[in-house]
Amino acid sequence: MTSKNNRVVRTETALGAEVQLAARARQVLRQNDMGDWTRAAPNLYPHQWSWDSAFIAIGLAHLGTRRAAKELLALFEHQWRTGKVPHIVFNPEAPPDSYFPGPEHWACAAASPDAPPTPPYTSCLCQPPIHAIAALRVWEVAERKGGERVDEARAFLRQIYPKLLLWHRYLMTHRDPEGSGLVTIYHPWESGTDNSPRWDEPLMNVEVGDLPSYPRYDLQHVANPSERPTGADYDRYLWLVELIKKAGCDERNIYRSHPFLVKDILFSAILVAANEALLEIAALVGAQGGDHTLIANWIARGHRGLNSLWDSELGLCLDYDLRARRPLRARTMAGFAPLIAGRQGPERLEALIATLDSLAFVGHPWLRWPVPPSTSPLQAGFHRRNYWRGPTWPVVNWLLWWSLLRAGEPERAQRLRQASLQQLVIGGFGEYFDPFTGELLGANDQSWTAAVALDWLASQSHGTLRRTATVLQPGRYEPVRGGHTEWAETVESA
Ligand code: 2M8
Repeated sequence: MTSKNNRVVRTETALGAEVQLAARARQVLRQNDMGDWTRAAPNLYPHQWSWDSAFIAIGLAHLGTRRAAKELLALFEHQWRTGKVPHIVFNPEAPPDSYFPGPEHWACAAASPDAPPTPPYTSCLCQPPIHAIAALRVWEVAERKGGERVDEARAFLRQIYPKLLLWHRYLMTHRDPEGSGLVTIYHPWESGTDNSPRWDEPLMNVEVGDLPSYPRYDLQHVANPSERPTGADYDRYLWLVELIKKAGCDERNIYRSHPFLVKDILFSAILVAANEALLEIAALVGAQGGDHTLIANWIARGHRGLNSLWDSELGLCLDYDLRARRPLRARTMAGFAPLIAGRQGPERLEALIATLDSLAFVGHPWLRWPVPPSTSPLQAGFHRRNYWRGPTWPVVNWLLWWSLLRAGEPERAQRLRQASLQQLVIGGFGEYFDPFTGELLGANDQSWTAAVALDWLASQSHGTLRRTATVLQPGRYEPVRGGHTEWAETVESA
């Protein structure tokens, strides 16, 4: 066969694999669909998680923009009066004993005068604000597809804009009383990268008091307990929850007394990028002039904060422990915060990319796929199979891919997208993967993994959404739970 024919065969095979991957991703989201929101994973995470839902909306947009909009609106129905978006909205239908700490453990959250009406119950923590980025993605997909979706999507933006503004305002005030541009977190769960070595030092300063015994349901849902945080980690997590409960979930009380107060650079960088998205949404909905200035100031403040934590020796940004008053030197993917925040000068960008390509990350010789491990294999505390201490996470790859595109690095972004997709074709829709073997770890059928796969598949190599039907083939599928008509809509390509 000529090399041209070989190329055609290879292209068709790749396309076949992509079509199958898209079908499987759709299936995962359909199985985890609860009507107008999606479980993070069927067994390990039977509730609605905040940043998972935002990533899920990005994927759902390609299956139906109306359903994607509902995902975000359903989450924001449980926004607190302060503007906080809770990190978990508990599913009243989840089997008892399926997740700990469940709603009963968060009674303080319900008792707070700022909490939304119950049921459902919520936690009183929060997670990184991907939501405005997701809302804008829903709009972009609708606009690309055209038709009545465009008006619907604009109405959705109008509806969600004030809620997003309130959410960001909460983060810029309650979580940044210092006006540093950096978000303070009260708990590793708020970072989304729970047991990352980022938190080892500040957690060591948390002295666990009298803690009643508690179940570890999470360990029943993974192949090996070594994939999840240790007992010592969990004791500290639950002790911090106890302290937050004692403080009545009140921001000022927490700030005054809490032993774990950290400026989280990944959270802060996502907020900068989300504020950029919010600014675009503000223009689309015709928000008042004052909003534009306010959001632009938040963005500038965020950049200043991140700049102040740049470590030129590591070529990464560092978190900052407010209690110990020092930066936390850990080489993790969070250090790429300035890349995620966007708009870096050429020198900073070059330094970030050099770190990304280095042996500490994508250039490490033992990697199965050239995708960044959550923690550098050169970092003390790296563990290739343990949760956020080393495994690769598809949503992190998505975030970096999206950031590289915004930074004007399409080839590098394309390599990351391709490697990430290959990993999923072979490994499945895992929660995370062993970076050296590619083995699936944690939960199976993780919703946000399926969602980012759909977004990658709908995007061309240079990041813009595909115009013609190629991968996301038309097809009908029925909702598992019925009732929400848009699932029955044909699935269209962008
Ligand atoms: C993980 O976190 C939860 C606690 O929030 C857990 O381990 O029980 C994290 O990976 C977090 O980032 C994610 O949102 C959540 C659901 O996927 O799971």
